Amino acid sequence: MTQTTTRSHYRTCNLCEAICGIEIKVNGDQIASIKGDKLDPFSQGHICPKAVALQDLQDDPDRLKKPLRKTARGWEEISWSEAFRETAERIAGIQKKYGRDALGVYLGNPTVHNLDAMIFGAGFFRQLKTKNRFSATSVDQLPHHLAAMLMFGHPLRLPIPDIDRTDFMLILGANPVVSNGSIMTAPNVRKRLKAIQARGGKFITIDPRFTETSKLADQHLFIKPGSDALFVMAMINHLFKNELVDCGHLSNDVEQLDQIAGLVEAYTAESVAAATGINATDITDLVDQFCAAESAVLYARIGVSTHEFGTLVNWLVNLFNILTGNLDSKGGAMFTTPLIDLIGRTKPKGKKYARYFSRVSHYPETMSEFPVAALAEEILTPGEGQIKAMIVAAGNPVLSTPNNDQLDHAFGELEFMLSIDFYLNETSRHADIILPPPSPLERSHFDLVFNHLSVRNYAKYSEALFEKSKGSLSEAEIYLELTYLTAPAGLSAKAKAWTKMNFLKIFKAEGFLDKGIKKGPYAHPKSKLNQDLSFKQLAKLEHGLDLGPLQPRFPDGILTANGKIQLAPEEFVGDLMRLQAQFMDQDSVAAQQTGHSFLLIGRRDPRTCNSWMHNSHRMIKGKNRCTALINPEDARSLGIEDGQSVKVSSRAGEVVLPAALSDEMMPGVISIPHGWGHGKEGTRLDIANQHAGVSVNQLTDEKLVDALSGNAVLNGVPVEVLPID
Ligand SMILES: Nc1nc2c(c(=O)[nH]1)N[C@H]1C(S)=C(S)[C@@H](COP(=O)(O)OP(=O)(O)OC[C@H]3O[C@@H](n4cnc5c(=O)[nH]c(N)nc54)[C@H](O)[C@@H]3O)O[C@H]1N2
Ligand SMILES: Nc1nc2c(c(=O)[nH]1)N[C@H]1C(S)=C(S)[C@@H](COP(=O)(O)OP(=O)(O)OC[C@H]3O[C@@H](n4cnc5c(=O)[nH]c(N)nc54)[C@H](O)[C@@H]3O)O[C@H]1N2
Ligand code: SF4
Ligand SMILES: [Mo]
Repeated sequence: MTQTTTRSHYRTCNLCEAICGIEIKVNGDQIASIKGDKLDPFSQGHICPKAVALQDLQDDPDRLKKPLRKTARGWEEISWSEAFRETAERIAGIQKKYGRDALGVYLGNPTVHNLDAMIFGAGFFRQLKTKNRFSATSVDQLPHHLAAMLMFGHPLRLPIPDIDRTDFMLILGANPVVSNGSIMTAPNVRKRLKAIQARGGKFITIDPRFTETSKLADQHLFIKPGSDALFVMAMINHLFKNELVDCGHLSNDVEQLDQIAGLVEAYTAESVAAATGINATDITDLVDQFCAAESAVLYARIGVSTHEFGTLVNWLVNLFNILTGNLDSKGGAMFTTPLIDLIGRTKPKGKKYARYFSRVSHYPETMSEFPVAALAEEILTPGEGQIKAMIVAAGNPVLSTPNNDQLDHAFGELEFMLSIDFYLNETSRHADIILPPPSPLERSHFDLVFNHLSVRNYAKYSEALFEKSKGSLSEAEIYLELTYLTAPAGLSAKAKAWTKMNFLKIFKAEGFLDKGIKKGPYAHPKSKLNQDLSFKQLAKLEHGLDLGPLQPRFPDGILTANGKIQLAPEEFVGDLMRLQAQFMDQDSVAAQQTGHSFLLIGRRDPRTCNSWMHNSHRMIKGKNRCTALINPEDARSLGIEDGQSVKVSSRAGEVVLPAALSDEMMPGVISIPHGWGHGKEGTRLDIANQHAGVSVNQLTDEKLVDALSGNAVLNGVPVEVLPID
């Protein structure tokens, strides 16, 4: 009789930004249970329904374990060496024939939840020397980075709401109770929000939908999608009019304060009321409450970064926090002090913005990337610099980026495509070669990125739970082999072989972490920890290490050329003309009011993970969640009944899906979740394909972008809605 012992393994859940600690009980090589880790000092036992789906991912028969090659007879398994050889040959051939930029690269969201991919992917992609780099950043948080770069001097210097100490939190375009927080790593947001109320504070949501977060809030106000920049302009206007501006401890660190009053002068609360749908007195009352609170923070997230004025809003939000003295102070918007600091203290040499432009639509580069809204046109438009081959890693842009049909078609036109992914999904089905990395439980984990976005300073290293399956390679090994095989011809074969061997030995991800810790803010013997912390010591702390509440980082944290916070970067000031033309010019306002269109917004639900966890039966079970939420009055006027099919159309495309009547919705606005639209021919997603849903990104329009950053507009997209019999 064989006896199996049950053991507990502690690690970080890699599925979202909340980075919860989990406890996995294992019998032999079988998972017995996945629960929250009560001893994790940060998440204290919290998890959401997604954590248990890690087991489904681990056991999923559809998860790829061997490289695949597309042939006339279908997919065939090939050896790693064959897959690498062919990939390197095809990439080299295409770059030689058409130039470096003929290779495009797209990196998806799980990249930043994956230590190996972050450390070892970076060198590989840099070495390819293509300007055609894209990522999920430009369907997400790009405006946050641009605002941080131009105001504070570094794209990662992102203000984080000090949710655990604030007295007043105003939430714009985020639904953290469901999303579990973003650019605010805060496990158990619900508890943290309730704690604000328990200590006598308040939180308020501004959202075109009465969301799950709004239901817990002290107040909720509907806002017309896309109009948030006006709303914050009016809030700043009220500050100046009532002499409420007080930068407090930052007064000596800010520049261009004298310009701001003039910029906001025309934007009174009365003047923006019609366009935002918020009463003037509601706006001024919010500002008065905000200023009266001991500490307060305005927090904005994806509902406003993925709209037409995404960058303007993020600038204005930072500005509002600064002008009320709430930046870099307790209970306001603060900066993290991560164990491994990717920002450092070195001032960047110039802006990483608009140094060059995309070929077809002339979108500016930001942080050496173009907006993904330009990807399809760069593949489809002939001429020098046209993309002929793609590498897609940890992304599913065929579902996650605007105008799905166009990108789906474009990928079909490529001469070669490599996917680094463990699913044969909507995107990787276009690949010629698929290289599958191990599952999340088969690799070690450390949150290099999310430690920079966290509401407490905290760190945890998790070892791999399982050995990767026999014959598979880690993502580090995949990237190192690709780096080696595509290394510049100038390097001798001997030098290349030496580099490869030693690179892996010296720069194992763990070695990188050790160096990072020793160079980081906690390394000095006089640091808060009062000890030198090594990677070895961290690795022993299986529940993680709490490094305390956020600390003030200014003035040292300002990395602009002259060390001052730039309150009015010329790029942002210039973009106000666009805001003025769209909303304040009488003709355009009148046109908006007479149109019959709806404005489309998105939504998330607790059991989704963008487009990629739908092959888990636990995530997919229950009633259909891919529905169009519509206000009952609107539905009545169009003759739409609950559950009835509706056709929703935009310039980019159309979808048919069931309507769900709900007075959560602001009149004139409909909401469709993203990440659905499975069931495409040639995918290997047995469960997901049985619950396909439709993709909202058939409707989002690649031509609609935030002019400053090129970030896609996914909220506030004009659509028509019609009932179907
Ligand atoms: N309309 C609309 N569209 C949206 C959004 C929205 O709110 N509305 N949200 C946007 C946002 S915020 C984001 S972040 C994007 C996400 O967009 P993407 O990153 O393009 O898509 P995901 O759905 O996250 O797909 C991730 C892929 O990575 C694979 N994968 C998972 N883990 C790993 C790994 O460790 N290694 C490798 N190599 N592959 C892995 C999965 O199998 C899957 O194919 O979607 C965006 N799209
Ligand atoms: N369950 C689940 N959790 C997730 C994800 C998931 O797919 N599923 N994805 C993860 C990812 S990659 C990210 S980036 C985060 C995002 O995390 P959040 O930013 O919290 O994202 P959402 O839940 O989409 O919330 C956006 C809110 O903005 C509102 N909104 C839409 N348009 C406007 C507008 O014009 N103005 C205002 N004021 N509000 C508007 C929407 O109604 C919605 O309530 O979530 C992460 N967490
Ligand atoms: S909230 Fe859920 S998905 Fe996010 S880290 Fe925690 S358990 Fe994982
Ligand atoms: Mo995201």
